[in-house]
Formats: sequence, C-alpha cells, structure tokens
Amino acid sequence: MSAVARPYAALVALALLAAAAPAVALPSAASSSSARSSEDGRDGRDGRDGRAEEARSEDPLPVVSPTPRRMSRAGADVRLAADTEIVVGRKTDEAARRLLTDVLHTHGVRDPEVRTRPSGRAALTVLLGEAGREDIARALRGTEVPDGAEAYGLRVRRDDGDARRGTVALGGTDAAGQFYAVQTFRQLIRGGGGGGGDGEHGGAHGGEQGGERTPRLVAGASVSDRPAMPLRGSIEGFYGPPWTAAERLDHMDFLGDVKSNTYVYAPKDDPYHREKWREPYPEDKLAELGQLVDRARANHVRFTFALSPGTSICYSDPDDVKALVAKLQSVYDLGVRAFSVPLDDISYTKWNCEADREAFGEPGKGPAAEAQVGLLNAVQREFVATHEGTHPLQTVPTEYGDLAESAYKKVLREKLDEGIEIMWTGTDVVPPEITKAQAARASELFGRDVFVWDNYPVNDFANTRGRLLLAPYDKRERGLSGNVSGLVSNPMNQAAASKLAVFTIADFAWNDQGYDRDRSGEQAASYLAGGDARTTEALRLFVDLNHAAPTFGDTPWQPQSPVLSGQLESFWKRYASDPDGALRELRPVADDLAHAPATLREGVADRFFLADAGHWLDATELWGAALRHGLRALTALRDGDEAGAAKERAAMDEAVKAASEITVDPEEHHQVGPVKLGDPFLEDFSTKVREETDGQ
Ligand code: LTM
Repeated sequence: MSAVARPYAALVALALLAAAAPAVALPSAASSSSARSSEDGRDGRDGRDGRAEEARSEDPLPVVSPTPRRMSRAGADVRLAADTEIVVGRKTDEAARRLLTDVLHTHGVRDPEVRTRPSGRAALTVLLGEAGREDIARALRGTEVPDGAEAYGLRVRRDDGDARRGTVALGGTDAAGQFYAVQTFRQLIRGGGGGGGDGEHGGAHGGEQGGERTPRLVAGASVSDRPAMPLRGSIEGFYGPPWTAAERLDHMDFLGDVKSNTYVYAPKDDPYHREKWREPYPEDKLAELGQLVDRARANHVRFTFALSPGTSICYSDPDDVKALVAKLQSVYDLGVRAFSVPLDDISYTKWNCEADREAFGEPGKGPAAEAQVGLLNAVQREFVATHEGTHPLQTVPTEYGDLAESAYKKVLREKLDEGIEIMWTGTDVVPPEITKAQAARASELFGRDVFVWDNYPVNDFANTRGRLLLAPYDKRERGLSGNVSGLVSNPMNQAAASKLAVFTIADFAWNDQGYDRDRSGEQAASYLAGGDARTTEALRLFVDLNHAAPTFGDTPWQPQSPVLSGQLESFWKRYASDPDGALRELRPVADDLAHAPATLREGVADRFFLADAGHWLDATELWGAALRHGLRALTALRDGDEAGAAKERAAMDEAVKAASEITVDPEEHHQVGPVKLGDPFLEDFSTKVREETDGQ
C-alpha cells in the first residue's frame, strides 16, 4: 500500500453520514446568493434537473471526525468536477498535497492538475497551503484560522453563485494543519453512490442509479479547527505478540485519518526494545522500522522510538549510558526524531548491579529516582539536545499510576530536566475514570503537565482474558486537555480491532469539549464499515457484545452489552405475562445476531480487522444460533410440542458448547483462554431456556 493508499471506501463513510452537524454551528454566510442559487436546482452542469443532487444551505453537513471546533454551512455544495485543479505554493506540504491528490483520484478526478496559479478554466479549484497565503486568505473570506500548531481553516464556495464553478480553500498554520484540512475535506465529499459506487470506479460524476447520475458534491462548509491536545495517538506498549510490520503501516494511515500525530513504539515483547535493549536491531528489523518511520511521516505522525533498559541497566555504568545512546542513534539515522525511555514495570527494591548500591545507596524510591534522573538527564543533555530537530524526551516513571506523594516523585519533580515529558496512566494502571482534578494533581506531583498513557483498549492483563474491548471511549472528563500535554491509547494486541476504540480516543484528544461517546462510536463503526448502513449496524451489535472494559479493580469501567442485556431483561419480564409478544420481540434480535458475522465479513473491507475479529465473529454466529434455537424451543413449548422443544433445546446446547470451545489464538493474544462476549447474558439466557424446558 502506498503511503497514502487508504481504505477509501471507509474514508467516504464519514462523508456519507447524514447525522446532524456535530460542531458548534456559527452564523455564517449560509444564506448567500450562491447558496440560494442552488435551490432552484437548475444549475446542474450537465443541464439536467439537479434538484435532488443540490444541497440547500440549511441542509445538515456531513459528520466530520474528529469533531471540528467550529463548522457551519457557508453556502450550497459545489460539484467535484473532473477538471479539478490544485493550486500549491512554495510552502504547500508535500504529504497534504499527496493526500489531496489521492482523495480526488479516489473520487474520479484522475489526474488533477497541480499548478502554482489558477488557470481560470477549472470547474473546481482547490487552494492548498499556508493559511496566510494571499489567495487562500482571500478565499477563506471570514473563516477564522485559529492560532497555534496544527490548526486550519477550510472554506468551500461557489464562484459567483455558479454551481459549475467552485473554490475550496485549505489553509493550515503549519504543514500538519494543511494535512488536517485535507482530512476534513475528504469527509465533506458525498454523493457518487449508486451503480458506480464510491471509490475509484465511479468517476467524478459518480455512479448510475437506474440511469440517474449522482454527482459528487463537496459540502459547502466553513471549518475553523485546531486540536485540544498537542500530543494524540497511540503507544504500542502492551505485553504479548507485537503488531506485525504490515499492521503497523496500516495503523500509521489510520492515525493520519483520525488526525492523531503520535505513535510510540514500545512493544514490551520486542526483545530489542526491552530485554536485549543494548543489542542493535538486526538489519531486517531496522529496515522495517525505517519503512514505518517513513509511513508515519507521510501521515504527520511523530514516530517515537522507546527503549526500556530498566530490567537490567546499571545506571552508574557509563558504558550502559553509551549503549543506550548508541541504540537511539541507530534509529535517529533512520529519521526518528522523537524518543522515550520508559521505566515502567521495573523494581526499585533492588539494583541491577552492585555499583549502583555504591553510587546511590540502598535500593528505595528516592535512590531509584536519583539514578533514573541521572540517566534521563544525560540522554536529554548528550543526545536530545545535540541532535538537530529532536523533540523533547519522554519517559514513563516507575510510579505511573497513582496520585500519592513519594520520595520518588519528589526527586523527579525537583531534578528531572524540565523539558522531559512524563507519562501517567491515571489513578491506577487501568483507572475507572480520569478527571481534570486528578490530572491537575498528577501534573503538580511531577512538576509539569502529564502526558496520559491510557490503558484502553489494551487487553494484555488477566481481567481481559479472551476479550476484545470495543466500546467507545468514556469516563474521561471534558476539559482534560487543560491539564495534560497529551493523550495516547495503549491498544489491544489486535491492531485493527483496536481502531474502533482508538478512533473515539482520537476524537476526544482532538476536541474533548465536543466529545460525544455515542456519536463517536457510531462514526467509528461507520468508518470501518465504509459508510454502509447495514455493515455499520452489524458492527454496532458486535461492539455491544464486546463492550466490557475491565479495570485493575473488580468493577468494569465500561459495562458489558448495555443494549443486549436490556433486551434480554425485558424479554424475560414480558415473557412472564405475554410470552408470545416477548418471543415476537426477541426473534429479530436473535436473527440479527446470527447474521451479523456474515454481514461484517462481506461488508468490512479492512482485512486486518476481519482477521483480528475472526474468533469472536465465529462465536457470535454460534451464540446467535443458540439464541434462535432457544426461542424456537420456547415457542414449541407454547405450542405444546414437547418433542420440538427438546430438539431445539438440544440444538441450542450444541451451539452453546461450540461457542464456549472457541479460544483465542495464542499467536495473537497475550491472555489465552476461551473467547468471551455478551457474558454473562447469553449464557444466562440459555440457562433460563433450560429451566423452562426442564420445568415442562
Ligand atoms: O501501563 C504501563 C505504563 N505499563 C504496563 C503496560 O505495558 C501494560 O500494557 C498495561 C496493561 O496491562 N499495564 C502496565 O503496567
């Protein structure tokens, strides 16, 4: 896959969601003459009646994710014409330009001309570059470009009210801002569905539907946007099988799509990251890392290389410091410009060498912190500060998941170079919530705004055995961005299955004030479903079955199967007084469950996702069958058909047994065990059916 070859069927998804505009709708030039001119529907460029295809100025805009700060309708939609041209300048970002070309190409603009001045002939002109460029500033006309890094302004308008001609201004405050402007632009394109479908085969005029063309349109939006958190993304920081090279490349594209700018490479079970940290990467692994760094750059993702020496380092040994710096240098040479030295999950009640006892005293919190600060400050001083273009060093302290003052934190607070970023997981390793007050306290304790390492949706700890964690992000307080320097998700062993949750985390990190978990979950499903409503619905059901999110405590911080559990509860309540009605109501639920896996296998283009979810899809199918047989058994009982009831009950038992025998793949999952989903509700249902049939 090329650097910008994305699952475009999925990208089109968000543009097709016709939910209410999520962002704050500002008063705008929505009622301009250009907007009104579209309403009579006579301005279609092919001369046909375009009534159905022209959006009115009050029509809802497509949902854009992450939720922009401000988005409003600026006028009527414009045609995405085959003769679209791109106008660039000296400071146009190359990655943004490539992405734009790719997006246009996907929508049938085969070879958009790239020029430094508009030709005056093109039907659609897309201006891409820095927000201050004269033509862009002019075309943004009243659309504010927020101050700060990674911000952008976007405006779509018809030229002189003519439906056949339009201008799109995409202006960023920096290169990343330009890239994000294009990411928003791609979500504003809609139409082109039908026979020819979206994607590469439809052409700029889209598909044919019963002979009707459905031209692609760019929604007439004005967007002013910037991220809430400076650092956003993921940390591959779990135990268990690391992601494959192909999964990581795919993940970089995904991070770009969701406007995340950070990926920290820290897989605990890459031996060269932790156990064999002193040893250089073999050539082939280095080459893989090099490819990943390039792909990250193409997506404006800061590839951050982490090296975890804590299990064996001798802090006072200059050779160990040299070995660490040499390893960092080896990836700097690949183009890496961000580094982390995590010191989590190590002991401070023992030293790794006698020399450290002599240098720092008996092991303990204070001495451990002194030793670590010495190492980190040396890396900062001798490596980061001396290497051109390098971002601030990051670390994960040994005390990363609490809010207790300690001798350890005091030393870090007072002596750690103030430029070094400190990660923090919350009030526990997997906390039930993260509030502003907690983050503010953590920032006080560490003497700087903390960088949140959120252990969600990671599934490497015992409570997650057999689980995929698919629920949308929740219980992180709006306004958290005011107290932290960033937020990264520690995802699951399954990279692509993690997209559902990470999508929502990216949404929160970009705009925590505007975050809505249900809307975000819906958009995540739609993204993966390529905008297909049926597939999105099947995904929603699958997410519900895999909704449980355990903590390190006893209570899950996300409840299991909130929808299904409610449906089953009402079923049994109603069954007591109105069994026929109850059975009628639950049958379609069972049918949907049984059919969902096939719908997903057919509708989800992301092959990585289907591979990740394979065992859980098999289990879903079997549980769906069990539910159907159970309902049939109850129906037979109602009909006085005891033999039929016994037969259906046996079929249910068989399906339940088969579902319970599916285990996770040890090659893919750290916590090996039977696949779990919809628990305990599905199991409880079958138990009750047994009781009913036994009672006869
Ligand atoms: O959370 C941190 C900082 N470290 C480890 C992670 O590597 C691991 O994935 C999570 C979840 O088990 N717990 C940790 O302690």
